[in-house]
Amino acid sequence: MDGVRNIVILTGAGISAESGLRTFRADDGLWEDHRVEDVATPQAFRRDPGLVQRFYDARRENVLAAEPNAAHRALARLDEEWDGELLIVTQNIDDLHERAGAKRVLHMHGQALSAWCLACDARHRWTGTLLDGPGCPACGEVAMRPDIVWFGEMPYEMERIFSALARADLFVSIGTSGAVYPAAGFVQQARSAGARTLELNLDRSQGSQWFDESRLGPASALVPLWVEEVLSE
Ligand code: BV8
Repeated sequence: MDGVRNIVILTGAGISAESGLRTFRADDGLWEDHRVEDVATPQAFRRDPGLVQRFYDARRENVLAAEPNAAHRALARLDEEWDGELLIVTQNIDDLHERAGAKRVLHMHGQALSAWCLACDARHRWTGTLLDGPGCPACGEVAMRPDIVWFGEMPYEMERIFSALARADLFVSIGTSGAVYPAAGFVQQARSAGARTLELNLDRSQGSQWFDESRLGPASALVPLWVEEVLSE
């Protein structure tokens, strides 16, 4: 890809849909069973911590039972073989990018397999449950919450994301509806930095008009073809 050295890739729930992890806004989507306000806000956690812990304990179990698909594996190959800059910014709380072998991954909305102690601020890899109020391995306090960025909370590592967008030659969005900010605004930032913009998605996203090119279809088919294209040029 002539003139392309620095690539930023944004992924959303759509890239993990074919691994059996439900997306958010599909008609069987996660937010179908729960109102966002009831499970994914700091107010909800204060109001009914049991409901929120149960919701994320179930998500954690689903993540542990899921396997990476061909789209995750293709991005891991790109990460392995691309000698320019590459950053995979994911909105997903699953670890399927890493389990496929990708290294240059940033979880801007947190991780299901991480618990955050509100007493000592420690973060711990966590594969069990939090509903039963386990003590923090570092301070022993029973004060751990899912290490997830909820609505109204600042996403993680925004500085690192903004500086990568400012240097990007190519911005690629995969499996996201473009409904949630600040992630939904990245395409415009990349464009204003002069980057080419490409979306790979089942349907047109809400920000589709901002992309130079939109390829519609399942990620497991579109992503391996795109990676082959990038690495063979
Ligand atoms: C913040 C973790 C401020 C939890 C998540 C500007 C305008 C309007 C509103 C706002 C704004 N700025 C901020 C807001 C408020 C809010 C927001 O955006 N609200 C929306 C609803 C309007 N944003 C926030 O609150 C953010 N925080 O702004 O903080 C601040 C500032 C200073 C100081 C302090 C605070 C935080 C947002 C993060 C919330 N947490 N996740 C959890 O996962 O449980 S968001 C969550 O929803 C996901 O992480 C993701 O980001 C979003 C879901 O979107 P997608 O991943 O795109 O999934 P979706 O189901 O919607 O779409 C799937 C897509 O895949 C579809 O397009 C489909 O076609 C496609 N697809 C399906 N199958 C496939 C496929 N594609 C390919 N192949 C397939 N097989």
